[in-house]
Amino acid sequence: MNILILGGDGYLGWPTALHLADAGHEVAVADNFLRRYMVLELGASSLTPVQSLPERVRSWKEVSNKDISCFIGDLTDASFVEGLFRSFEPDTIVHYGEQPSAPYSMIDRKHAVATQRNNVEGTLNVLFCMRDLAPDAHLVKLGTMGEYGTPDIDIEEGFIEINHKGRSDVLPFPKLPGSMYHLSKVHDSHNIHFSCRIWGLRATDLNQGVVYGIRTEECDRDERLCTRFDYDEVFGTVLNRFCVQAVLGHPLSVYGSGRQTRGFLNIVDTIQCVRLALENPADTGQFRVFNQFTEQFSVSDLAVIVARVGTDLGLNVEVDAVADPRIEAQDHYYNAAHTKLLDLGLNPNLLSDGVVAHLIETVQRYKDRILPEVIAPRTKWDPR
Ligand code: NAD
Ligand code: USQ
Repeated sequence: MNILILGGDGYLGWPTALHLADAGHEVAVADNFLRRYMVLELGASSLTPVQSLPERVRSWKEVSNKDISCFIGDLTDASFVEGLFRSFEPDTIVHYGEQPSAPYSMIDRKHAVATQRNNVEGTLNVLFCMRDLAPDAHLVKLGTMGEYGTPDIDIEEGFIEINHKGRSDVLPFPKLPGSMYHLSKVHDSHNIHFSCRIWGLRATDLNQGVVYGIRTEECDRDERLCTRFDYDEVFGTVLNRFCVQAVLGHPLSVYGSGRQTRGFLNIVDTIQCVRLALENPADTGQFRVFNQFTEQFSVSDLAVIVARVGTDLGLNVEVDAVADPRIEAQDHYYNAAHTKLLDLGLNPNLLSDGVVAHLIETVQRYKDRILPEVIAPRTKWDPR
């Protein structure tokens, strides 16, 4: 297949590109390096040393003797997206190319507007190009479990049967997103669903949980192929941050009650799920939603695991309750269905002590690159 990976220079996009190229697909990546710029804007940096995209592609060619094509440009530029579709003629579009951070979208009005414009406009440009230039292509779009929020009922996979005043219908599951970023993903989902209904496009929306880890078979082949690892207060996700804090001897920053519960998955399973979705495409006109996570943890559960594994590795790990900079439910019900990818054959790689130990050892290896000043939470959901 010709697989176009939008956001292919990112944390998840790059390892996905390597995996799919290795599996024998024709792979092209498109990116405008927005993530690299945003991290620079914050004075932060990836813990792992990340090569430039051209260097990465050259290193991959050396290691595997396989090519990955590169298109550098902005998805919000319609003429760039059109050129991409005309020259590469994708069968499948894997769309990771968005601003992915909830805190970044909550810094101020400017960052909220930038996030929603970037994410919604980019996806709209892709949908119109699919309509006009690739109507049979399959869109595999990265959405997020955070689109649903934390309702007091079980979360279904995209749709729910509602009985109302004697009539019933299967309708999109209600959304209660928790940040301007998560809202942008809800807007995308609506736009994609509409395009499938009106133009007969086919799409799979992968509502993904929080991803952890950097170890994949292809990235492990050469240090120059590694993916990024962020730990700052804006782009660092919770498990990465706890591992860095454990290595530095800083208390693990559990926000609020620590009882906030989310779905999680290993980066290896992100790649596995994307591959399953694209190898088993949606039908013409179908908008599918898969909930993409393998297990759920509360923030405190994760702190306990990191403290246990860190202590076994000889670190002195403490846990701290920090005032929650976000506005999010502290005590809530959480039970989200996630069987559709398992039905397609997903074989989960669960969070073991070994995985956490490897993460901590990776942080120890690059300890000299840590910038301690970017760790403390500063971005508040309501700064008044
Ligand atoms: P990332 O920032 O590392 O990757 C996104 C890539 O897209 C970056 O390389 C960025 O430069 C590029 N990009 C963004 N806007 C672009 C534009 N307008 N034009 C061209 N390129 C653009 O983020 P990630 O963590 O790899 O996340 C990838 C996707 O998966 C995002 O859509 C995110 O919302 C979703 N997701 C991520 C996680 C997670 O835990 N990492 C969980 C759920 C969903
Ligand atoms: N948290 C802490 N301490 C920290 C950092 C975070 O307690 O130092 C808490 C947060 O308050 C939150 C939970 O950990 O309750 C998860 O936060 P996170 O920063 O790890 O992840 P989140 O903001 O939810 O966003 C990440 C990705 C995003 C993706 C989302 C999936 O950055 O791209 O969409 O996970 S989900 O959470 O399912 O919406």
